[in-house]
Amino acid sequence: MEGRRNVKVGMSLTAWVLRQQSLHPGARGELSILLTHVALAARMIAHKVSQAPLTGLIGQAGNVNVQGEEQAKLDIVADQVFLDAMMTSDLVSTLVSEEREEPAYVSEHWGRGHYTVFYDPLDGSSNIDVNVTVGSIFGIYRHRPNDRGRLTDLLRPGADQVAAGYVMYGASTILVLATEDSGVQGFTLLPEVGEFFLTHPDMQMPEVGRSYSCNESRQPFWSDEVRRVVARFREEEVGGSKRTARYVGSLIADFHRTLLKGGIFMYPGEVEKPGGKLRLMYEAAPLGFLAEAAGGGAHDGRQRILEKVADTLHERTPLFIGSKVDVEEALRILNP
Ligand code: P6P
Repeated sequence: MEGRRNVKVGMSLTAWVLRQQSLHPGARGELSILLTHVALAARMIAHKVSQAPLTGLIGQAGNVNVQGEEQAKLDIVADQVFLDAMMTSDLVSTLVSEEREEPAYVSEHWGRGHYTVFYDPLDGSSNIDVNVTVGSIFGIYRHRPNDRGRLTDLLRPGADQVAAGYVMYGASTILVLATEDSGVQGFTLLPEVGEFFLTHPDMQMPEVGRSYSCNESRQPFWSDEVRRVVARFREEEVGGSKRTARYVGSLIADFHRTLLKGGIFMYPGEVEKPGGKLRLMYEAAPLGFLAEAAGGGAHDGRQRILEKVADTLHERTPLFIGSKVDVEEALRILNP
């Protein structure tokens, strides 16, 4: 099946990356190399996740991360795998991980390292012990000249990303990514040969979706406006029938379904926690980049996610993301 960008189902990730590069005559091939290193990390983490019950890697590591959240053993393993894969690309000089308070500055790469990578190495890891889908999320920025190593080079709007994506470790391992002009492409791992193959060309978020997704047990902590938004989606009919509620509790699983089927995922802020739970730089911004590239939208209840500039690296943000009509409806209700 030909995608809009003349890509073919079955194309390997390597072939797709090289074809993308050929469309940019001035490209030096650096982003191509970096994306193949992301795929390397994905393959390695997929293996660790699938073998976890056999290798004793399920369960908690017995410490908490910078977020004050209990670290799963696999959080630590996935973080190191991602860090090593990025560093061996020889193209990244700054790495920011959900699992590390401070950025990892790879100073010896100052000469060649033109990129910063934000990543959540294993989002939803608390679901691993019950074998629910988890995922890695990444966002890639090109350094601003002469700003490298400074916080101002890191705290940038998501619209500055040159590539973003996620890896979903589920029934299949699927890598979904977009660059600035590639459209959203989904690749499925064939573990036997260790290569990803294009299975979801030119992914487009359906205009409107039949499901809404949020943790309704948080209702007592929401503002009246948020309650009105969720009530609207719960009661509104789409195509002559009520919407269905779908909530996995693993961001990548909930986002991937929304990307494929449409609808809206919401993790709102709360009266006592206006920032909500999810992180801007390595969760909301990469997914917002994909959502918009697929024709959908993402905001925090007031502002477009890709325009937000964080004050701190691990800043939280409310997130409303999904089909354009649905996220716009939420925005309208939240700002009467
Ligand atoms: P709650 C998983 O812990 C996570 O970070 C996301 O993957 C998920 O969307 C969210 O938290 C679920 O949070 O409060 O509904 O358990």
